[in-house]
Amino acid sequence: MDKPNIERNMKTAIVTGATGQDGSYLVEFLLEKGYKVYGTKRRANDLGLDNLKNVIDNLNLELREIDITDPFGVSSFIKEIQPDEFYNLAAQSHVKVSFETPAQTFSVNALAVLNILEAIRTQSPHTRLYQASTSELFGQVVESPQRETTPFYPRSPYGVSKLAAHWMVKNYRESYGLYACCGILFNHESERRGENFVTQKIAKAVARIKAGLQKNVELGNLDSKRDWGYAPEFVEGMWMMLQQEEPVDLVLATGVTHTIREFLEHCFTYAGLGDYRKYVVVNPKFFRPAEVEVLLGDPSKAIEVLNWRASVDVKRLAEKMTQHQIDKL
Ligand code: NAP
Ligand code: G4F
Repeated sequence: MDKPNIERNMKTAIVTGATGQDGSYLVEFLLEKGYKVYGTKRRANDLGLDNLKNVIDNLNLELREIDITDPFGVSSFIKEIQPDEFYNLAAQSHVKVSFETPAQTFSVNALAVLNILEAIRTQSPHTRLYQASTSELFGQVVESPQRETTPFYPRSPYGVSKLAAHWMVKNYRESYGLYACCGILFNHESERRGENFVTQKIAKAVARIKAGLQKNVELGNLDSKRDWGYAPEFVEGMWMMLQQEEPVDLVLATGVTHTIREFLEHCFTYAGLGDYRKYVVVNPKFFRPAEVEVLLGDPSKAIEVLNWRASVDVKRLAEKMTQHQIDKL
């Protein structure tokens, strides 16, 4: 089938969740590489396009309204575009919210992935698929650090839904020979992180406290540990995963883990506010019915296969995010 309206030597990619943190960085990355990019968004009113403001007028970017839970929309989109690459980043991505909306979470994070796989299998089998898996698959970790061979033990409807999608991708790869793979990504943050995730919530609160706009910040569990990296580096790893000879599932992580307390310390110190404990109120409302206490990834295989590695450490990350929030005010 002819490719629609584009130079024949131009690679094409679909990015679902293009308005989100990772989607927006990936769209920018692919445009810079010379791709024609089709990004999906959900809302006809064009609210929430902030993350795409650098590239919104780029002629090689086309935004389409697609809800990935709609199998007809997904299938005809894939049939029409016949993309070289498909990055499925759309998700209900908040772990705590998944306890409150388990069915919707499962529908977007698991069933929709089945729609995408079926559409690729039947309409565009040459398309290479990247699926956004997550370190939340490891949940209640059974070994540390966690690597590709570590058994999974998800601890939330989010984790379970992502595990279903992970296995479905593996099954379609093995059954139908699709080039489909999963990046098991540990937490990655940035200036574009949603404001209800702990790092951005802290960075924003620090900026507001410094400006005298609020007195404290309410948080949940301060003792859990996360392996936090910088999102723009992780989207490059996604792209690399689709450029290999064979599809392979890989862990992307920094290999270092820190508590929420340490992240607080870096942000409050950077803003010159001193001891974070003067400003933090623990509110059980932010606790989860089941917590993932510690995540620590082993990126050795990604280093070996892709020559990919994370370079931004947690202190630098905290400083970048805090400075961004200060500038925004
Ligand atoms: P994010 O900022 O929350 O972005 C999610 C995107 O998905 C948004 O653009 C959202 O659109 C879209 N979306 C949600 N439901 C949809 C639906 N039914 N149909 C179409 N689009 C829908 O997430 P992120 O941090 O960029 O993460 C990207 C992916 O990686 C997600 O799958 C996440 O689960 C996974 N992941 C993230 C991390 C991390 O640390 N960031 C780690 C591991 C895995 P709206 O704006 O319309 O809601
Ligand atoms: O920032 P968080 O909400 O991220 P979480 O749960 O680790 O999930 C993120 O990373 C996953 C990869 O491991 C992704 F798959 C997922 O899509 C998402 O991007 O919470 C981090 C930690 C948790 O232990 C939480 O209990 O921070 C703790 N926390 C403490 N107070 C809080 C708060 N989390 C949030 N969101 N809000 C709080 O007030």
